[in-house]
Amino acid sequence: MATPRVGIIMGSDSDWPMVQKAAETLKSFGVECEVRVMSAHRTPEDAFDYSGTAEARGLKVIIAAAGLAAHLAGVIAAHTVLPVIGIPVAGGPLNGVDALYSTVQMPSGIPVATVGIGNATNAGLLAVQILGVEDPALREKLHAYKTGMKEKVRAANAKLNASL
Ligand code: RP5
Repeated sequence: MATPRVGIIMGSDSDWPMVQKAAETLKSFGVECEVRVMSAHRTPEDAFDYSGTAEARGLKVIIAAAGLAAHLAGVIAAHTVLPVIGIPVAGGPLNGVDALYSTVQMPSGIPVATVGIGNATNAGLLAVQILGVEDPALREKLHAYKTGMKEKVRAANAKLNASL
């Protein structure tokens, strides 16, 4: 198997049903990934080791998902120069708004590119776009993906109007 270019990490295996859409999106573009559960508060040593060795192991982008007081993406970003994409996970009494703020509101100097609450598909796409900057074949696939999306919308329009 090729060295994974994207690392997907999440605070709990309970996040996986949502996070797996990021893995599926990467797979649909032929981008290899690895998946790990680790937590900034339950297994802080693992988060430290993972982020500190990610670059040397060949990862290019990290996707980090967490819910509640979601500090995982920020902690990971603190220990690497790789781009980190954060996915706030819905759940708890605030239903993901706490995770959104915790992930997106990183202080200046340590950015986390945050997607919408639960939007693992966009996290996967953003990772593909980042890799695409240096990978023309991937950029071609992204063009085809956008074209396909346009065709779908136009076909829906044609169908709606044909039924009038
Ligand atoms: C966060 O706490 C995890 O990312 C998860 O979204 C949330 C709840 O975790 P579990 O109690 O389901 O393990 O750290």
